[in-house]
Amino acid sequence: MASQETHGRKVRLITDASFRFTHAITRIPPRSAVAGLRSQDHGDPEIATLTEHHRLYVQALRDAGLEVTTLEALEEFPDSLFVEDTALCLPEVAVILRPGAPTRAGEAAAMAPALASLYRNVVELVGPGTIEGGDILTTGSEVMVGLSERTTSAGVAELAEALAPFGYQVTAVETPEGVLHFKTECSLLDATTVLATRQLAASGAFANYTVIEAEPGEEAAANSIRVNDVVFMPQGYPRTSARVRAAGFDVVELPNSECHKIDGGLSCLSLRFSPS
Ligand code: CIR
Repeated sequence: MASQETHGRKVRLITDASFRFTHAITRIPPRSAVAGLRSQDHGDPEIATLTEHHRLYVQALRDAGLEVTTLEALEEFPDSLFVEDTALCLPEVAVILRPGAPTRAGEAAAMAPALASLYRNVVELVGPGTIEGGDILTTGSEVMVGLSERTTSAGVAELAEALAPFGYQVTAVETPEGVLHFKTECSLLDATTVLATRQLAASGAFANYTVIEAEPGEEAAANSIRVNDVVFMPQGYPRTSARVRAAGFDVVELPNSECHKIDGGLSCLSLRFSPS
């Protein structure tokens, strides 16, 4: 397993495992998604369209080479299609997280059985801190976690403790004020390159990375995902997708208008991983 010595401690390097995956888990959007949490009113998502967008998303994951498990809809949890917030999946271990939104807390337990069938090691965080997957960016060398209204320092500390036996470096950073999740404003493009909004790039969080900035006015494009040989980007942000293509990445654009109404981006809709 690749590792490096940092401050006398062996740190596990994630390298390409940060964007090369064999498996994904998604969950069918519930009809109750019309009541999904949102920071601004852009109208309710239209369920038939949301469902079709979700189908295209799952197909794109399969086209990228992943084996996709699609879980049944959970009507009692309007935001349950955003499975990313329920768990962190690394090669050796899956960690069941603790969503900070009270209406979402029960989603984590609902994810546990699917992960238990794919992983030898499943660790469940017990709190009292909270932490959502949307705040976690796994890069080639570290697990970055943005503190936010959903993710507390106690949640980050509990995650760091859970990952310590596996050698992972957990780094706490700030999520900009008023931004839902750290990854609302950034994504990993390869082990050392991120796509980020100008605001997040200016925060200094990515001093050790190559940064491609989303074009001003196209900030929502920063929530993209690298999946094997392609980068999934939301449709409608042509200047930013042109930048990513110009940097040498193959881009697949996917519609995301309905999820966007309830603050969901492309990363939120799946857990992506390669269990070892
Ligand atoms: C929420 O507010 O929790 C959902 N409406 C959106 C969650 C988006 N998830 C993510 O960015 N990982």
